[in-house]
Amino acid sequence: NGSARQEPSPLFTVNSPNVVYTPDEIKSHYAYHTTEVTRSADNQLVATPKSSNYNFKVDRKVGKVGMMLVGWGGNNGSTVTAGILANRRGLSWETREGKQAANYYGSVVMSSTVKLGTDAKTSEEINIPFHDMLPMVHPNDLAIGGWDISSLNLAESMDRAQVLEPTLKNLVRKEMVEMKPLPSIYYPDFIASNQEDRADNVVEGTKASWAHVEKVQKDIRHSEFKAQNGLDKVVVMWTANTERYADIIPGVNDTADNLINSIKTGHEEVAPSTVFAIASILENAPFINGSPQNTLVPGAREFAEQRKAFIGGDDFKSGQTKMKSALVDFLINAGIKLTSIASYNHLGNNDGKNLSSQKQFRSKEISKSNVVDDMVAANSILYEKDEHPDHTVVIKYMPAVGDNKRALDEYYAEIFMGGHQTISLFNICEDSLLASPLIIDLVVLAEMMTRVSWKEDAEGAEYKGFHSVLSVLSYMLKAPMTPPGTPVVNALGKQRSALINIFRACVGLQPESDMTLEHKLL
Ligand code: NAI
Ligand code: DG6
Repeated sequence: NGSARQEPSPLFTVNSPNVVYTPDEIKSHYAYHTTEVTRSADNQLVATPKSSNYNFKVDRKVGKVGMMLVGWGGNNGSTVTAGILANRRGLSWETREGKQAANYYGSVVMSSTVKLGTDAKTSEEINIPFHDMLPMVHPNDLAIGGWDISSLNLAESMDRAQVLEPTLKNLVRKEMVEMKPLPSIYYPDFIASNQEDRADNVVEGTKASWAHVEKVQKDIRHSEFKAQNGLDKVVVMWTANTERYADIIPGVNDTADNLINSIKTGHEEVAPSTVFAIASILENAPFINGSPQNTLVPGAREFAEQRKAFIGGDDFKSGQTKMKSALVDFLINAGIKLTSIASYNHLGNNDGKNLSSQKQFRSKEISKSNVVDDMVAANSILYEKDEHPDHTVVIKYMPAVGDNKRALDEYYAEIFMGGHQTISLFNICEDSLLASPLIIDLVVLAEMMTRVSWKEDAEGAEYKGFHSVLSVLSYMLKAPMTPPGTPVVNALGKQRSALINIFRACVGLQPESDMTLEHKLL
């Protein structure tokens, strides 16, 4: 688990007076160009170019990183664990289609490339692995641990999940048998009652308590896991069952103080996931919510801000929604008026079983429904103020199809002169094989953000971290959390550009504009 690794030398360095490399740090001086728009007295728009200077600093020492999954024994938890072990050992296995080698397909960090620039001699694009943009932890080096309310070891969990090929499972079984989830906290009211029969690995108490927070803190800080692996830091990820929404009640979970007090007094409206978030914040371990419920209630968000800890969420954006946030961006930016989206899916894994309960489905329905709002609001030619396409989300539990989720979507749009366009999509694939690379990306990127700091270009300014709410993770999340008062961006292309261009800024490079004037002004 998590073998020692030398920090590799970078694939590229930046040749600029604004960028300084030391053995420990990369420091850059960066001019951020924006356009400020004002309205004149006669309602004319006036656009003014603005430039703000920032200094960025990246700590080059990655150190040893642990990933602790809440819901480790679930389909996602067991699949991502087996996948990392297989990659770490460079495994390949027989399938009915031939030999298959381990890979990180589906991970933006590990399997996508970004344009660095153009070749000085040939003018051709030079593309590099995303992972080489900045010094990031390699997923093969992640130590893996976590909690589950089910006591099965990870080999048994992987069998229960019915996702991976038997030939692969046999190769990782010996290691996975030794992996046992830590007991977790279980408040039956928050997940479907059909989950009760797997809850045989739980600590005492069925509502929030400070003892539960301390137990999770201890698990993160003092666990054998951390000591055995000599970890420098841990990222905690909720990939456990979807919970019901917690009611936001003034005096209970609306402020940090009220939430902490509610945990101490055992208020029934505090979810297990919120207890995990608070414990992670106290341990300064980035906490990411991969499920749709409102774990990060206003009090939890405020607590993270107070302690300058990183949080992110909500809900992995894996298949249907990822397509949606790319396709709707395309349609509306093509000037086509999308008028309705019907999203139906059925699945037969334990996630589907849990979601067959109305309150848990409602959490998922909310996170799947608000994913096109920013794209619609941006086009006042196609849509009146507050006008939205119709949007329906249906999820059905169908045990027979297991983890092989079927997602059917119909996009109905208005085109030129009252004509219509209907696009139907039928998407079938193992849900956990889509979600696992997202878990990896979220851990790698969240850890990366713990080593980036910035300061204003002013006398006496001090370096500080990014805002506690890591909206830079939006690409991987269906309902991205953003710092209070800042806009939510769902459009997939914009989310990717933001991520890449922020990382470019960290090494003093301007955003990739795709203008390629060098090929046009000849
Ligand atoms: P799963 O049901 O197979 O696994 C969830 C695990 O969480 C189970 O092993 C369960 O015993 C455990 N659990 C429940 N409450 C717990 C608690 N309080 N503490 C510790 N463990 C607890 O579900 P799966 O497929 O792994 O999905 C996990 C979550 O990720 C779900 O909320 C799902 O909606 C969400 N998600 C999954 C996506 C996918 O593509 N697979 C995409 C988007 C979100
Ligand atoms: C059925 O919708 C179950 C859900 O957990 C989804 O599989 C999951 O949220 C992924 O959704 P999407 O829309 O990103 O494919």
